Amino acid sequence: MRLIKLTKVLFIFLVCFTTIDPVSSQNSDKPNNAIEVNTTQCPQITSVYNRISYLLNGEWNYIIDQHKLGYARKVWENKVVENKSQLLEYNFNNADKIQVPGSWNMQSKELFYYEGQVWYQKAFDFDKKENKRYFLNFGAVNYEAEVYLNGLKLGGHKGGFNPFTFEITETLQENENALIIRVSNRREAEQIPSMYSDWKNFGGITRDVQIIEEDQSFIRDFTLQLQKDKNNVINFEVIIDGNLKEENVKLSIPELGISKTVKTTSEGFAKASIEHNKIELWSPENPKLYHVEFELNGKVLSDKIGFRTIQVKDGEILLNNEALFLKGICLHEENPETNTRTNSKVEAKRILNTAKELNSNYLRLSHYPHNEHIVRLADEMGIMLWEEIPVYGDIDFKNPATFALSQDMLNDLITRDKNRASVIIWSMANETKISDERNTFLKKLIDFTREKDDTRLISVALLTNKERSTETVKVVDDPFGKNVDIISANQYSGWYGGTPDIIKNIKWQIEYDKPFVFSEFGAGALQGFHADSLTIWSEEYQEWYYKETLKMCNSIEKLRGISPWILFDFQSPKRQLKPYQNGFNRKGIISSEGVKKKAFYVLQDFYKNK
Ligand code: GCB
Repeated sequence: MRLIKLTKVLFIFLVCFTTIDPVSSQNSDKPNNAIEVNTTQCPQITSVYNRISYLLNGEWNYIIDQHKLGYARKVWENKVVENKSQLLEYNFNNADKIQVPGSWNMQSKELFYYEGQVWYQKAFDFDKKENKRYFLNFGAVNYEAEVYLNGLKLGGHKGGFNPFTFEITETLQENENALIIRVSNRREAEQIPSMYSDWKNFGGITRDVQIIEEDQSFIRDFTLQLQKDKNNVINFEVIIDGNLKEENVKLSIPELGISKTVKTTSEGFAKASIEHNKIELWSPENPKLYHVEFELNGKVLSDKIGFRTIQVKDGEILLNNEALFLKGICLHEENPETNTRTNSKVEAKRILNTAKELNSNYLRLSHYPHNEHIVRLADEMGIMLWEEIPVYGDIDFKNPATFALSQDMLNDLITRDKNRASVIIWSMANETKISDERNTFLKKLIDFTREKDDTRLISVALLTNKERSTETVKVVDDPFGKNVDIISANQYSGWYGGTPDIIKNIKWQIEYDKPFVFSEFGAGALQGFHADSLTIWSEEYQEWYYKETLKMCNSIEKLRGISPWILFDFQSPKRQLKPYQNGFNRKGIISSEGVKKKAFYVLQDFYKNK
């Protein structure tokens, strides 16, 4: 029976998947003796939170595997000792427990700095229904995952911040399923990010794990947004998955009286444009979302979608044809109080409420894709977003596998968030040095992005030109600027060099006639440490730094937005200066205990009057 099932699975796999995934094929530690049912993932299933699904969150078992013995021991077989003289050097049932989602670093002292391999295991029963398809979906695993279900290898995935999915219709059992994942957060030179970053390398299954239940044919993905620069044309695209691919899909937006049926091609794809002259547009002041429904064979997938246009024109950023200033702040995906990765709606709500309290209308979600909860909530609460992938500093720009990985990440991010009105900017990279390889790499990413989504703006956080800049003149002339819609640069005058008194004399020379967004500036301060404004690490120094920098901002003619570094202090193992840093980057305007520093109020005031 088991053999028949397995043969069937192998057959389905061979028929369905012919391409080798560049990501999983990079895995150098492949076991040679596990039976693979699938060496690639399914295409992303979007809107996962609006589908019938079963969370596998909660308590899992885990075994640390620093010496990588899991393969030799075949731990995916999930064996238990059968007689008293049998030696088996693993046992998930007696292993330590860990919460999923969560990062292992914050759940066990011994794992605080751990970078290596850990095996996770979850046993569960499942009420499997007739005639349904089942998909195992991970919101994110940092960094590499290899997934086994009931002794069979489903596949692998690299990249710590993007979702991935496997079909498990055949492999899933009613009773005693054993889901086993090898997770590694080892840093590697060819990965993204590469060896160097200024944040904690949280390892583990950091976002939700769920089993999605679908019909034989189902809507896998859809796009619904205003046509580029048109506020009265809605473009609609839908992709269905399944055997019967020529199907009718009905789109309804009841509040607008829209009901439109399209027929998918034999590839399962359909698109249409709908004109409507009374669409209430989304904006931070009025984050209007419409209830939308997509119906296939009587089954409805629904969502809440906002419509808005975003463009640059004559040096301005225009939202719904009106010029705006991006009153922003950068954010890492770290809970300011528990100091671990955030992954819940509740945490997202608290963070966005804090951003609102700051009077900001915009967040830079740095330096990697954040969880879907915060992006969806930004739609609801009216906060505009910059999203980026972790092409951070000097990565291996020459390596085709690194490029494939970054394109994969971008593809996953755009696929997941393309229907979110709040997302206005896709950014390709942060602080990369000029070289031919970098230029080619990033240009290919931009071309890919424009092809996939021509309705949003593109940027890259650049550096100022050190050779042409002086203490008081900052030159932005990176040749790559010609490829982006918004020129952005990070600059820390008054912190990495100089004191805030130089800032008021700084002039900016930006060699492009495009809107400029000051994507990072900041200074460290230990909350509760008070001194005079000349004493670094004090709240007063940071306060003064903000006052002077914001004055300087007012004199930058092309400035159309700012996102200072950063809303909350965050963990970074390279920041060990005692007694100030203690493992944290202290440039937050709110501490790692959630307490506001003086600079918070300076920025709050600036935004109030902007
Ligand atoms: C930067 C980086 C950011 C760092 C920050 C700092 O330019 O983009 O990731 O954390 O500076 O604090 O030095």
